[in-house]
Amino acid sequence: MLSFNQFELSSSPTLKSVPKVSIDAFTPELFARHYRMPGVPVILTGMISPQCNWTLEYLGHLLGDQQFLLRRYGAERYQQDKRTWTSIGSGVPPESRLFAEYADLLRTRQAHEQDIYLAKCSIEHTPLLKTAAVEQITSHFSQLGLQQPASRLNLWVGPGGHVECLHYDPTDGTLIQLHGSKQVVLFPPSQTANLYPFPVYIHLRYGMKVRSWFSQVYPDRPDFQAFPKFRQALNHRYDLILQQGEVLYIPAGWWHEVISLKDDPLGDDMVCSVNRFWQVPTLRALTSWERWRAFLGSACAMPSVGLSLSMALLSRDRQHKIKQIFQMF
Ligand SMILES: O=C(O)CCC(=O)C(=O)O
Repeated sequence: MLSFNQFELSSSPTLKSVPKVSIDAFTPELFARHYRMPGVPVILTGMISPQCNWTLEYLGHLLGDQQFLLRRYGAERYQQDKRTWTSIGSGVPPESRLFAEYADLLRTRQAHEQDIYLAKCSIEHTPLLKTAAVEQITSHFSQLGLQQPASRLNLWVGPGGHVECLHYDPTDGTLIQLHGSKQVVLFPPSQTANLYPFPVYIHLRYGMKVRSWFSQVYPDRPDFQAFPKFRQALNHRYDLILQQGEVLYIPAGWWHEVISLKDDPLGDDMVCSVNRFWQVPTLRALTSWERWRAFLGSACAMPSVGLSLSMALLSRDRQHKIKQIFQMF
């Protein structure tokens, strides 16, 4: 896991920043014209009141006896050459735990040592759905004209220092910061070739366990010998810190690496966000090469996914196995 101090700003010749705009400035038309139609990232402020702070204690109180799927990345993962990985992102085998058990792993710092992440779990059937934060977010999404979700609201809870590796999504996304802060590194879709994505045909071998929308490069310690074109991508790198209460709009195809920042020693050193994916406006959807290559990759994964599903259907704990397969999407 990286700490914020290890982040070498000097590696980037020109630092670009993402604008920060108050939600009060927006009508659906303005958000569409400046950000949604052209696909431009923006940090939105004022969407959640400062009282909404999803601490570990608060989450434990509301979610304690509910089951979640955790990803155990392991301490060594980010020391390895990504080209040797056999699982990535949602492709990491999930472990089912009560939230109360995960909270203990965070308190005892085992979650930090083993890099255990509660990632992309729907909050649909949890009391979080009825909280003031979610009410405020939902009403502000309407104010932005975001009306066609491509996912439910997902919870992300993890230890300070955790890194979600450089990747893009085929849908637009909104990342809502509810406790602690995250450092986000962004590259525009124009840089795809310079970021060395895993090839589309990797799915023929690994199904959805390794994904063609992940980069093989570590942006903060790149191997220029293996990935020489990454130097060009550095001219297009954006850096930002997403603070508690802020929302980052990430258009489809924009590459992002997300680093949970460590807390001061008196804090709970836990970082929590919620995200939601959105349908992409038609013209941008049709003209996005990144979306087409992600669909092609998913199509290549189908034989392997079909085989895993058949094996799951034949196994004794078929319900659990099938749930695990669908969790990968
Ligand atoms: O917050 C994270 O760790 C990753 C979030 C992410 O990749 C997203 O919102 O698209």
